[in-house]
Amino acid sequence: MTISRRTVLFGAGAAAGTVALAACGLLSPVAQVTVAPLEPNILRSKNGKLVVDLVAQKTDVELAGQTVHAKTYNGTLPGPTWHVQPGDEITVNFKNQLGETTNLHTHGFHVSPEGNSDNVMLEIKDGESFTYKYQIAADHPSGTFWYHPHHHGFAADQVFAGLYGAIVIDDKELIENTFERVLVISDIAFDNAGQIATPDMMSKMMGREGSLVLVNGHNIPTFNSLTNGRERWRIVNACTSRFVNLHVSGATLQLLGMDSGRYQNAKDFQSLVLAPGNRADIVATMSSQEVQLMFDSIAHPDAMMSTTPITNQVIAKFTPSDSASDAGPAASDLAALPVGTKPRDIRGKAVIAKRNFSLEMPAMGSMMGGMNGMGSTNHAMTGFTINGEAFDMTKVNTTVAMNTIEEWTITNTSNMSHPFHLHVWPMQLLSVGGDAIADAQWQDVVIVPPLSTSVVRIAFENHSANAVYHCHILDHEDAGMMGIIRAK
Ligand SMILES: [Cu+2]
Repeated sequence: MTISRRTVLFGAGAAAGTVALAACGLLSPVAQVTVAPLEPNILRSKNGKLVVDLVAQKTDVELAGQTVHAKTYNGTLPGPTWHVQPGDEITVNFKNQLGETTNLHTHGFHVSPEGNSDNVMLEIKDGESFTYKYQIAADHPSGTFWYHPHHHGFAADQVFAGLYGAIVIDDKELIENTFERVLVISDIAFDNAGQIATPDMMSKMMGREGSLVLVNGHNIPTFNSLTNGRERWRIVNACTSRFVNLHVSGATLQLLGMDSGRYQNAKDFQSLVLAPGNRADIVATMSSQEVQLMFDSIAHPDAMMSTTPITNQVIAKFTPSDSASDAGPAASDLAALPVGTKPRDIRGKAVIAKRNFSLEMPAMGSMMGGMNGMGSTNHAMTGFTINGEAFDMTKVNTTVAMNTIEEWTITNTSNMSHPFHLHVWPMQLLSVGGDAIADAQWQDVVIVPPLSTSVVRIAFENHSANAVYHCHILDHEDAGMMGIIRAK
């Protein structure tokens, strides 16, 4: 059985709280400031259906002791976690109260990208409501997914301001644990007045990174955990542009899979790089010590800016508890991690087409030369393209045949990494940055290192429709590093 100690250990104090600003007499009316729960609220499907009432809104949230004028789903950052089963239908009654146009993307879902499903071409104007419906197939991969805005030109601004939330599709097999939690990593920056930082030209070029790195909307949250327990961590990198190299002290880690791709056997690991958009499905075997989750930054090798590398920055802590009333099973008492289903492997299959995709951005040097006097966010960036074409929502860039397998070689001509994301159809990794992948690995965000290539195979199945592929540094996507694919 799966043992959840949530109600015993974690029931108290987990609800979202609303704190009135100190009644100093100066604030009228009293402003409401939202404090996120340590674990995002979970909305669970029942009898094959989940109905989510989701409001995108401006919200004052408390972050690192300061009131910040953020944007949230349902008043918290992150928004609620949707928890569903394969075969479920999700209905989202979406309301836009942001004061600007937005929309909704379910990242990693293998569902229709058209109509009122995962359609990123939709524009939900301020004040409008829209009903999204997602039919999760019975054989849909289990795993951790997430939702966020995908309105071209505004995705980076809106995600950076706080619009994201996790989605869990439950496993078919049982993985015993003492506690399962979602850990949404995001970054944000704001000024002394609590206004979200406006990126300068260089930040947009490189992809903006917030100085404050949050876990579940908290600055270095402390979670209660069970001494020597075994926790299931579903980690989402919801940062707009930041790559994180994650590692821990005080626990040992095993990787069940990345994105929606599950491995047959859990892999021991010490550290793991998550690009923006990536998820990691992790088993953490705790100890009797405090466990610290840390990250190192991934250096931008362009060397035009001297950014200080970040190492061993703690972003969350887990305090062991073993008092009598909390006594529970140690990891050693739980069943061994199961051997999963052998992942599909299409490396031996016939390939109908081989394609090349070239990710291009302006050289830093030329940008620096043209940047004098450009401090504002309002200058459109040009030169962010795929195969020389900037995103045009009226143009299909790539047409593929349904029920075929293709091999894509994605080349990065620039001096910084780009995380390549394809909607709807997961990608099997053949090589990343020239390094061959030994076993069958499936991801929906693949890192293409600087001046290098990554090679993937894709089976175009089930959804004959238009979708997009793009760089998941959202500033790059907004600047045009995105294309439309038609599967027919
Ligand atoms: Cu990019």
